[in-house]
Amino acid sequence: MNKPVETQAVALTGAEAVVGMLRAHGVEIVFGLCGDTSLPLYDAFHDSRNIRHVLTRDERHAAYMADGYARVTGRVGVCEGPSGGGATYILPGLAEANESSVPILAINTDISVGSRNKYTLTELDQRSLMRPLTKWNAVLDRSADIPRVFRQAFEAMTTGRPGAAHVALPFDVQNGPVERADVWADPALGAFPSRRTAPDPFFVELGAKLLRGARNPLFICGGGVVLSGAEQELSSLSEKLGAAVATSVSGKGSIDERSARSVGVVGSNGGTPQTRAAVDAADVIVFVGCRAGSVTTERWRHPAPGRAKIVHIDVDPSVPGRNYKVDVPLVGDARLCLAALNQELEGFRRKADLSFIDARKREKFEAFEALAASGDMPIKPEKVVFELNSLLDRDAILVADPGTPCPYFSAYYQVKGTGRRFFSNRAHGALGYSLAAALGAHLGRPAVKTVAVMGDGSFGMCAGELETAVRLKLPVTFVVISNAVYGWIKAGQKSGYGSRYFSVDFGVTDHAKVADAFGVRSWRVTQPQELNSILKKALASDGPTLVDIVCQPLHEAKAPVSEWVA
Ligand SMILES: Cc1ncc(C[n+]2csc(CCOP(=O)(O)OP(=O)(O)O)c2C)c(N)n1
Repeated sequence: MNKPVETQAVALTGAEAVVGMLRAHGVEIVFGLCGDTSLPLYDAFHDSRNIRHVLTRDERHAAYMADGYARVTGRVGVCEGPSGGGATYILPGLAEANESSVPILAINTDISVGSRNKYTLTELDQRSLMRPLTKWNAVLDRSADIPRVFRQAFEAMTTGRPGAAHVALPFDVQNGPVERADVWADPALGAFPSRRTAPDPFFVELGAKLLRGARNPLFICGGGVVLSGAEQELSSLSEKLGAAVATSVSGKGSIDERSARSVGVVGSNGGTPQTRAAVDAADVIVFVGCRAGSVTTERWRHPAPGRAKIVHIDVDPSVPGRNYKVDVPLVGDARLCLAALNQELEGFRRKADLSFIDARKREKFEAFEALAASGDMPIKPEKVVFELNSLLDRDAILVADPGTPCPYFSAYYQVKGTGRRFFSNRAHGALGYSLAAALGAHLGRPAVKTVAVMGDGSFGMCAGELETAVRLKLPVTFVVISNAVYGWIKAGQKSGYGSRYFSVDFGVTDHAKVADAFGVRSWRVTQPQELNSILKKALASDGPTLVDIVCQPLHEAKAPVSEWVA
């Protein structure tokens, strides 16, 4: 194996320069997994006193941890892995973060530049692999380029629409010299949004005019509100307008969901007939940091095209007008756009009539609470949501996987306060995200309780990281909705294909026993009356815990689940 070149006193090795550039951008933690091509980088990490390295059990989860960390801290999450399989395994996490507008940086080390095109073990075209899935990517060819490439990566990730970046770092590039003086950065680029852009005043005026004349305006907020820290401006504006505020799944945290103005989640993964009614009743809809994609709009049917006037606020100029004919496009940072509207509407006040919203919310929660109170076995998912709603304090973070967790928790778990307290991987919805994302979130915000809720399909895709949780003694609670089926898909076969069930059932696993073997304190719950006390014990523990709950599968559940299946 190549040895590092002798470097002069003024120079760093490339690997040292990489660590220096991460530090210069304020990076404090890196998630990843070692490999042959990463040896110089690991040697540099060894000497770095300021960066904590979290060893993970596969690269996909390293990326999910970086993603969870970034979502709750507002800082760039960093993950790393080796060449070949390390790159292909890190890719799913990068793709999710990028599409969810979460800035994570992935570094894959690589074979030496001098070994290219020789059938070298693990050789892979990382540039082409990562290009369509990241906002920005580069393959380094020269050590001297390291500082510039890292500055560009951080700038790309945290300006405009935030996104993921990838850097391929060849073995010999890690060993070559870099001038110490070249290792500098603007530390502001380590957090997002780092450089806010303001909207065109012409459209601000137009938007304000439209909103002044609205009878029943409604906000539909996506993840952009929390990403931009625009909650306070949203609250002021919605109050002025007497407008209700709905969110997408990613928009949870835009408004305190206990507020009278909060509608809850709309769309086909957590929306209910009652939240849909609120959308249908609006005459002006303001999308904020929301792409108006298939899920939030129930395949562009709610709002129905042409039925309401549309104001669309987004930092990405390609978003307004993509799916709906927009009356007022406001391109810019969500906080600045809302602040500009607030200023333009200074002194304006419409008395809110929230009686319709209030009645729909009552209907929705009465139906939910009746199901949650049921003593039936297997346990109804509503009961799991109900118990966590009452047991978790307002600062807790809850991460939900697809399957049962995302729609049920989106619909009925109430975020108390604003900011990132609930999230799910809504871009690609890959199973097995929540466990690792929750570990990253905990490391980003260690003072609060973090809970991951997953189906057993998800558990099968992430169980290896239980070892990481145990090794690091992370007091995260994992909740498994256990039903021995890919339930969401089986529900789709029921509602759309005449119950012609095919290849969706799998065997029963005792997930508590599996977790126990990793050293996680765990419980299996079959009796509804035991659920509260066991969850309480699990949440209070100072180490990792898992509660495996034998639950009713989705295809046996009552409405509104059938509403959620496309
Ligand atoms: C990686 C991946 N493969 C396939 C899917 C498609 N999919 C969506 S939901 C679902 C079933 C989820 O099953 P489980 O985790 O057991 O939760 P349940 O629906 O039973 O509550 C599947 C297979 C996916 N989302 N991600």
